[in-house]
Amino acid sequence: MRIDIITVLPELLESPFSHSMMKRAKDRGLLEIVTHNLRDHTPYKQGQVDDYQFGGGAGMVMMPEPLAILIDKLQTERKYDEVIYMTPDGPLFDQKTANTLSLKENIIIICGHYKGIDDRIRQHYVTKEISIGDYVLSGGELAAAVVVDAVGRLLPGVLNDETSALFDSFQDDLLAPPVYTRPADFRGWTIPEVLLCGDPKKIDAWRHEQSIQRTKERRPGLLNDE
Ligand code: 6GU
Repeated sequence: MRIDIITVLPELLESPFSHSMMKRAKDRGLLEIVTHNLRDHTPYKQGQVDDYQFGGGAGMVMMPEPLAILIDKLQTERKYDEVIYMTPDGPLFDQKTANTLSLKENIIIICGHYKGIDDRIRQHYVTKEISIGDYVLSGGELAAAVVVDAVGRLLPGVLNDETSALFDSFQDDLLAPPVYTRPADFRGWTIPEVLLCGDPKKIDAWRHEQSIQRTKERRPGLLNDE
């Protein structure tokens, strides 16, 4: 899978993809992440990419030409399945969206800044919008990093134990069960006896029951498909 990220702050996107799973995905050739500095593609002087908004009001808007020029160039090079715009007024990101995106070949992600991008780009180029939650970030980069991480780890071959993503919280609309490691007795705090019984069937049943209980307590809406 190839992900092209359009940003005015490429530095913000260096570290998130240079460690752990994302590094492994890149090293194994399963995921290619290419960041593009929008300023390198503007026809305006001094790398200008934003301007005042028509109609007045505080805050700058990202101009259409630099984005259109760069996206046109990318789209002549290969076919993209989605052009995604990261924006707090988009539909909320969830595991289902991550699963769907992980099946795509090439995607473009636009990171907005300031007041956002000129709406004509949303109308004529963007095929999908994503918000990562009901709060406002200063730019789309951190949100893009969240999406790329959630998608990248789903690519076959990225996780060591390929089945383990199947047991993630949310993958079956249930939260994950509690987990424990050594020592079995830490300061007198012991672990559930069943985990030491050695019977995988019993342990699976216990974990499933814990998942349901946790979901009921913490996120009842997940059980009712809310
Ligand atoms: Cl995608 N962008 C920004 N700027 N803020 C956000 C967001 C995205 N998702 C939640 N807050």
